[in-house]
Amino acid sequence: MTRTDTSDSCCKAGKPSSTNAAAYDPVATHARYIARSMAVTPGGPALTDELRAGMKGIPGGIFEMGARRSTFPADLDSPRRKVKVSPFLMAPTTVTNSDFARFVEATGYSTVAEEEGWSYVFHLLLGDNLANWPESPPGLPWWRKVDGARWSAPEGPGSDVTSRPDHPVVHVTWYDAVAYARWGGLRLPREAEWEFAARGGLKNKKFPWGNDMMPGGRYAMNTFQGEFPKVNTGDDGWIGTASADAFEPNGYGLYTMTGNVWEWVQDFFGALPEAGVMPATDPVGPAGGYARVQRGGSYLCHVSYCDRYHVHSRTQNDPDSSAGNGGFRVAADA
Ligand SMILES: [Cu+2]
Repeated sequence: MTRTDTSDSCCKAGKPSSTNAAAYDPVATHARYIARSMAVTPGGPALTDELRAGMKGIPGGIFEMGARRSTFPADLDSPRRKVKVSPFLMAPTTVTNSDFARFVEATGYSTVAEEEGWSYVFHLLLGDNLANWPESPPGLPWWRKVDGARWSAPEGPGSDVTSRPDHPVVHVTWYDAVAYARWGGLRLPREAEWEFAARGGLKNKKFPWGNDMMPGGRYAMNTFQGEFPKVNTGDDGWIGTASADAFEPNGYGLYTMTGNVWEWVQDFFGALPEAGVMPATDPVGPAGGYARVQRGGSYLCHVSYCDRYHVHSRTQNDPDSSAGNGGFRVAADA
């Protein structure tokens, strides 16, 4: 079984490395958690209609997927290749804390982090409690394993989300994202759809708005400013998560496609769709695997360490992993 290697990796934390890796059984883990996702009762047609009405129509088309050149060859994100995507619907923002609260209220669903009793929190967000949580995944001392960290208590015991209902829900695994989508009668975006949508109708640009990281000298997304991982100046206005509708939307009306939180997509991690004379149409990713793709980067991305805040950037993570910089958005067929 391929194991996600977090040591060369960026501002995300994978699961097995800090639990008992030898005892970690990905097959049994998958079976257990996907069964919980599928046990969620769909909210019904009225809910689905409501949620679809809030989504943006993304036109289909052919685009060049991937990076011209890889910063991280293990990401398998280059070279670019032509891909065709059919029209679909995409949520303008990531799922927020208030969205997720409604889902939990309706279904009684409890997340993987709640089941397992812990999640990863970035050290600078722990304040005076930092010393209480010394455990980190190997090589990633800025991630702390915090008992009780969960979507409704993002910094662990004593924290809550009452002051940030409009921020992205975090500490959610791929299974939690699938469960939410099932409740809404929606689905996760495919990776190709996600990138097509992130580009906002622009051709071969690095960001959802163009090629300048700071257009007109202004911050356009929530990433890390300062000296990673020790000093976060918050110059872009945010230290942790930002509101899900912070900054300007892209050409398709979508907010924070880069920065803020990593977004789970449906696909297994693997090679990008094959390049060919005829572009791949609506590719669905590898037929099998374990790790799932995350897109968009997060509030912890910094050029000194992890510049995965581009529209072409990708990473992989264990589907049962959660952290304070991981969220998702939903999509649907047109
Ligand atoms: Cu990053």
